Amino acid sequence: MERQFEEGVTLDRFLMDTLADHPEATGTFVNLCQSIALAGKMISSRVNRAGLAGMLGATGEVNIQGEFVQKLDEYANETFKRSLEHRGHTCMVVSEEEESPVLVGERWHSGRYVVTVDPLDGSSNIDCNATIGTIFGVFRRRSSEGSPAELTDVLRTGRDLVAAGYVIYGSGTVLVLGSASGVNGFTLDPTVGEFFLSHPRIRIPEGKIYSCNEAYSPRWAEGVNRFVQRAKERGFRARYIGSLVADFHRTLVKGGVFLYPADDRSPKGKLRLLYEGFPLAFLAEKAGGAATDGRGAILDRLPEELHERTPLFIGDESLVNEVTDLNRS
Ligand code: P6P
Repeated sequence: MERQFEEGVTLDRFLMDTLADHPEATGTFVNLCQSIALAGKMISSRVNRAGLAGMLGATGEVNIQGEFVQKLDEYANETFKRSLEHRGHTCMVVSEEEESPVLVGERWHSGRYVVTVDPLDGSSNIDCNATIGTIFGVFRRRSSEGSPAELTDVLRTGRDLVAAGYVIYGSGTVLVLGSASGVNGFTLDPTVGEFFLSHPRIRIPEGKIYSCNEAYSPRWAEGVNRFVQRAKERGFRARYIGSLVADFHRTLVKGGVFLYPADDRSPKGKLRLLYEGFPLAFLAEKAGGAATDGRGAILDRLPEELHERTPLFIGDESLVNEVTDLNRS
């Protein structure tokens, strides 16, 4: 029977009570979630002061994605890695900002979790103060504890995820965590530095919203354009922030569907499978929604390389199925 929580419960209390429901648990996963929450608080503080702390703008470097690294990207990446590397729960981190997997020091090879992360998604929006966020996924390692983690610990289907979530830095900072306990949102009270349960047991509602960058519609498959046209005829509203975490969070809370289709310029799509598609698809399905790559379920995909791209159709299950069928037709 699913434990009921009243709003205002701290993240730590939520995690400890949930731990009590799993006698086999050792507390390592709770420790991992607390490390992620700490990184989220630190990044939130820096994001909120970026304009004052000389943290806006680019570093002048270009990352593995061929994108200009923003100062906050670098800070978020280092902060997230540091929060995970020395706690004994994590054996490897795969980051959008790192070409190769980051292996923790030999002392921590006992770590049983692998974490994938987009440290600061939407960072191109930082300078105009748009909402951005950190996206993460958690796998249990397959390789034996005590030895260095291996690529097979992370090049696996999204169905192997044991948890996923994001921290969204907007008008407030909200940590959304999906695990065996469902999808729950925690809002940071910066005056006390604690996350408090604010969105218990999130389920994607029905919503007449479609979210996509229509500037690219001339390059989309005909079926996608037909779906968008039908949405307009059905009185849907259009909402597009251009920051994946913000567009997904709105979809999770208000319903509707987010589309980032493949096109002739990006035939494999723009978004990343391992640390964007997988975590958000995990959350969407846990919240009663769906996520596909325009052909099949995102979580069924088996990535062949770390920074593999994917199209993404995610949100209300009936809308995702409708646009996926049209895209395939
Ligand atoms: P476009 C931000 O740069 C990002 O990676 C995602 O956060 C967002 O969903 C997408 O790209 C926006 O892409 O082509 O619409 O600017």
